[in-house]
Amino acid sequence: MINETFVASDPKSAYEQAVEKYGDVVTLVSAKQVKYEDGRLRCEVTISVPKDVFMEKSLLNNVTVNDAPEQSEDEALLAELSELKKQLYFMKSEMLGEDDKSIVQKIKALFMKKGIAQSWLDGVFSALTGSNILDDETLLVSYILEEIDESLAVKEESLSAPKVMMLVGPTGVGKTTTIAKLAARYSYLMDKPYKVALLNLDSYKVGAYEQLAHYADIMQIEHLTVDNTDAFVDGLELLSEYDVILVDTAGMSPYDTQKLIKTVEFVQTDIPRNIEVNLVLSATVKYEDMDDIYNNFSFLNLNSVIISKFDETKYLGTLLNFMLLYKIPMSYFSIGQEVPDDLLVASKEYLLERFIGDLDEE
Ligand SMILES: Nc1nc2c(ncn2[C@@H]2O[C@H](COP(=O)(O)OP(=O)(O)OP(=O)(O)O)[C@@H](O)[C@H]2O)c(=O)[nH]1
Ligand SMILES: [Mg+2]
Repeated sequence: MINETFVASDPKSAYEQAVEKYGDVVTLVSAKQVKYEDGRLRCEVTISVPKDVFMEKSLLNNVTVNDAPEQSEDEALLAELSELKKQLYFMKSEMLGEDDKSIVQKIKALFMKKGIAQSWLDGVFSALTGSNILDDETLLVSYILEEIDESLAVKEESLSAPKVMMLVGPTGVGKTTTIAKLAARYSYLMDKPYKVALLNLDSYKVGAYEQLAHYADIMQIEHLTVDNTDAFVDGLELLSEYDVILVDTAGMSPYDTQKLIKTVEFVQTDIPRNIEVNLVLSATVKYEDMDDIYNNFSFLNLNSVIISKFDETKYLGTLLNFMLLYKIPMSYFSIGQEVPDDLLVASKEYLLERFIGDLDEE
């Protein structure tokens, strides 16, 4: 095996560079944050690849081959037209009279104030160039809400095959509480009872084991705690008869590369079952933190987002923006502290109703 180090501003981008170059055969060796001479922090991810793959790719990279498929004339024309359409839209909004301009500007400002990114709104508005929807405030708001609805994705609840569900996310967002709610839901509250076990990987937080064991004891559910990948494999083997294994992880700041890498090792473990990774994200997430949370946690190949603490805010625009920009499907909503009651299967309607309630207050 040959080791190679890739550098980027976050571990995910560095790892992706490696996968782009060598494909899925790369194995993660280490990742660390390093302060460079220009004072900026960068992430160095070292991977290893089989020697033959390394030789093949490195040799290929030294020969400049232009194998990018040529754009057909039609595609080039379409791209040019779409660019012109965009420019026309921006020229039109510059040239509009105050009255016309006010509808477009007002509605755009309203959605931006509620947390929706200008880039996303610009895309929606440019598709409306020349349409009379732009002249009617109510129509325009409905159109944007419909676009939001269409852009959101929901992951259907599916327990037809045995699975391992791992919950990851920033510190204190509600991972352990949500695991307890899911455990109760799957083992007692659905049409059919499923065999559920809990597995704790949090060896950092004092009392993490006790917190999970407390819920497991009340529900009389099997639970284990492990702190390395070998024990993880053994634990999963031991629990192979269970329908759902819920895996709790340590809360991580998106900048805690070491914990993140340790979790990646668990996710990449070679086991017979698929590991579904679910990011738990608080509805109170700050706009400034969103990019970092996505860039770092998506390194774990996220299957869905579980949104927690819905009850703690009525401003859902920032969260909605996160879902629109990153397009990860939502699976569950946690709407309070009560186990097991405060858990809902994710629905676009619930999220949009709450968002519209906030818009109506303007
Ligand atoms: N209001 C509200 N509180 C919640 C919700 N979910 C969890 N909490 C509370 O948030 C606090 C932290 O919950 P935990 O489940 O321990 O969070 P965690 O993500 O496991 O925390 P770490 O393991 O320390 O990263 C607890 O007081 C929970 O009762 C929710 O949906 N709404
Ligand atoms: Mg926890």
